[in-house]
Amino acid sequence: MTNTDRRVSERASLDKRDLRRSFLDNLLYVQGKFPKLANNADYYLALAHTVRDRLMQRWISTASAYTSQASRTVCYLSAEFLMGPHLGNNLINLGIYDETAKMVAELGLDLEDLLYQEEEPGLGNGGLGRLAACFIDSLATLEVPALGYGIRYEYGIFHQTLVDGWQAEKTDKWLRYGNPWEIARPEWTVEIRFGGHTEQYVDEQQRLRVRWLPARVVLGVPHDTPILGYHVNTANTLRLWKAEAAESFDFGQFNRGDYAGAVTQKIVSENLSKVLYPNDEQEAGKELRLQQQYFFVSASLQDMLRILKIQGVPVENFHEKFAVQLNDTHPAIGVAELMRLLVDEHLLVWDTAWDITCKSFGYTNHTLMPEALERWSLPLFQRVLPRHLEIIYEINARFLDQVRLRFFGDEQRLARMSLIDEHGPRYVRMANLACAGSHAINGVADLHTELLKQDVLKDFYELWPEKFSNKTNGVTPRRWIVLANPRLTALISETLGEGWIKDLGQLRGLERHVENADFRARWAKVKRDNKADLAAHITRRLGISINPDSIFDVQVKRIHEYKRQHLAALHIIALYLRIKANPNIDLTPRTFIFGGKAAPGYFMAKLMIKLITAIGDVVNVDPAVRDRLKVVFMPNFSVTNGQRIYPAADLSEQISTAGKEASGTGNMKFQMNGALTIGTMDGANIEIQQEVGAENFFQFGLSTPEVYALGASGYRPMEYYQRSDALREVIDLIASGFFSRGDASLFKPLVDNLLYHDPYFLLADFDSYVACQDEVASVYRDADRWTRMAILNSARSGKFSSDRTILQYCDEIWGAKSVPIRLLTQEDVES
Ligand code: RUG
Repeated sequence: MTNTDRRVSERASLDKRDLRRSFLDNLLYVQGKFPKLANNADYYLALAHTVRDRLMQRWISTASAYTSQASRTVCYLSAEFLMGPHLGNNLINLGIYDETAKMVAELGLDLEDLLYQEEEPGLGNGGLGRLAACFIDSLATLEVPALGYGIRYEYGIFHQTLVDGWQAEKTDKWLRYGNPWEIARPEWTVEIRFGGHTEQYVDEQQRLRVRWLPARVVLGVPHDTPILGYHVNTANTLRLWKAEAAESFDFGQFNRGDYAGAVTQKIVSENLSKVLYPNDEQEAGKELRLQQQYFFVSASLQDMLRILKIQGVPVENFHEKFAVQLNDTHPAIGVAELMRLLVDEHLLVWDTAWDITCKSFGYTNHTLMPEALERWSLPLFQRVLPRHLEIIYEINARFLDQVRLRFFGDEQRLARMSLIDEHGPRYVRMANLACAGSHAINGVADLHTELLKQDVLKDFYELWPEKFSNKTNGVTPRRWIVLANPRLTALISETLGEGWIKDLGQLRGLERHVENADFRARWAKVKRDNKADLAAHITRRLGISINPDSIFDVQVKRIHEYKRQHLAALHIIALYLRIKANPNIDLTPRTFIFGGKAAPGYFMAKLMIKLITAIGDVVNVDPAVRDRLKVVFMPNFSVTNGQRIYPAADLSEQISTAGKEASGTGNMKFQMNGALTIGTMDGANIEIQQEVGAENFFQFGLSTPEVYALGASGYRPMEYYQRSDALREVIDLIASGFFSRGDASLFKPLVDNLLYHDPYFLLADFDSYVACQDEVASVYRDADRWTRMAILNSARSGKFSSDRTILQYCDEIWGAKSVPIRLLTQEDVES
């Protein structure tokens, strides 16, 4: 036990004694209820406050140490933080989960029921936002000073329900019952300006300067959530900005009788933090999105300058104090905003300001999909951020001079690298701005980074190869194993001790136990019990009975054509046709579990959901199938649902078209929990395969170079359809209206798209996928072999801890170090 661990465990045992007292006090004094009247929601809130109280000492101690030591601080700017519920995670990180479960049980309550009461803060779309949450956990666990900066959306990602098999969206009112985890800090409110125009003036030193006269001002009010590391005293801060009107009420308008107009400004201002944008949406109507981005980025940079001032650090040293990471291009406007703050408000000369800016920012790219690379039309940009457009023009002029010197006469390259896209109404290219203004640029898996260098950011790579590096994603084992999978946690800890929770590489120690039949049996039982739990949950929720001994074949992630949930659907139909052709066929029973949201405006993705549910409607009730196949679409995939699903999966579907998925992180959560992967050579799948060995991974499909070559040679999906009997029968069955009550038109857009375009090469990969799935089914029949492979998958997942990723960012990009925190005593605080 280290000194820190010992301090923490001493503290925890102190905490235990008064846990029950505080819980009951909070029920009384915070919730205003006594046990007879209280319901589970009251008990949840009382428990949340009890736990928050226990975070406070660590939070204050951390803030105090950071203030006095002025250590380098990581500022992670992200439009999304998909945190998941806080209570369970905080109990784990505090080390009081079991005690708390016991304490509430003594009061006749079930901790699981209380945890279930928490409204998950769904402030993210998927992988990108969840990555930010894992990073924040790892930074705290590694005791690195860090602030997460984002938006406190009033409505998070929509709540998905299914109506007649179609996705329906409902507003996510996660704040409806209050949020016990946050503390508003109105004293650190900042002003954010929008619109208007600029003018030049001459300052006292006779220098020409620019002044921005905005059309309106909005307030950004910070709401702070403590982020406790695992078994350490460090509690960092997630600071989310809420938009408020500078004046909530216009008495002028009110007195003139315009009662609605009197509150318009308030409504318009508060809209800024109203709702999270679902990704994969069309460009139109996105002005609010640019405003949101600027809102939180400006607020965050102003906040950093405030901290600098408190610490007495000169503004010229901004980059020494802060490492600011851009999570995708969403916060890239920060480059222009920091320049504005330094040049216009702190009166630094341009070159100094630019040097500080470039040394401060790092940029992480998360996508190769051209449509996801953000750009803003000039008229829109000019309207919202007139001063920033001038600054971007100036950055661009100086940047292009540099490119011209290096690549003399290469006009096409200049046009490609310009921060302004000259096509159509002309656009600001946010990825180019992020690259120009950052000292480090990274992709999120080996393949992704290589493809950035060869393709999407090739010109930037040729100009500044030294700026580029790879940082393969990772996920936090605290949430994704310890919290989500207590059975597996107990087995691993009993076998290896608890060191693996902070040093996931230690899971390699499990390899020594693979040949131990008793260990394998215990491993298999953990999985079987987890599957039984999920099966019971599905039956309760959806009324579908499933066989826990079938293969749990799972694909949970955003619904998108490139992720190819419809390829899995084609496979289900192929199996169904085999049963129909040969009712007594000896088929390994399978339960196909899908989950994921489609962007509300993405028609094809919604049709893919409908196809899956329609297949389920037929297959699940056809007596000929005899329960050998079940198809389940679990509505509203979320962090909470993920925690139930990953531990119960046998097979992890990672079947994107090679070269399309930047990394993936669900693939890692499955692997840690002992699922085997069926996957293409895409994103981090490649590294997973390298770690586990080809013999423990089901690989299929075209490689990225093969996909490129096939595309270039004129891909004709119809030829694959004509060539493969199985494929033809599957497609024909969908086209016939068999899954749509005879309505042949329903899935026609999907079928036609596959037959005549197939931009994601499903038909080219179909035969290989089905053959690989046959291999899966045959290996599964050898239960011992499967368990061996599953253990090896977990044992070799150490690389995919976000702790490893964060250490690499700290060493290679941020120059940040750990700062262990001494807990302040009552006397310290009062002195
Ligand atoms: O699609 C990517 C995933 O491959 C990746 O694992 C994740 C985290 O790096 O980010 C996802 N992503 C990319 N989410 N949004 C974007 C584009 O803005």
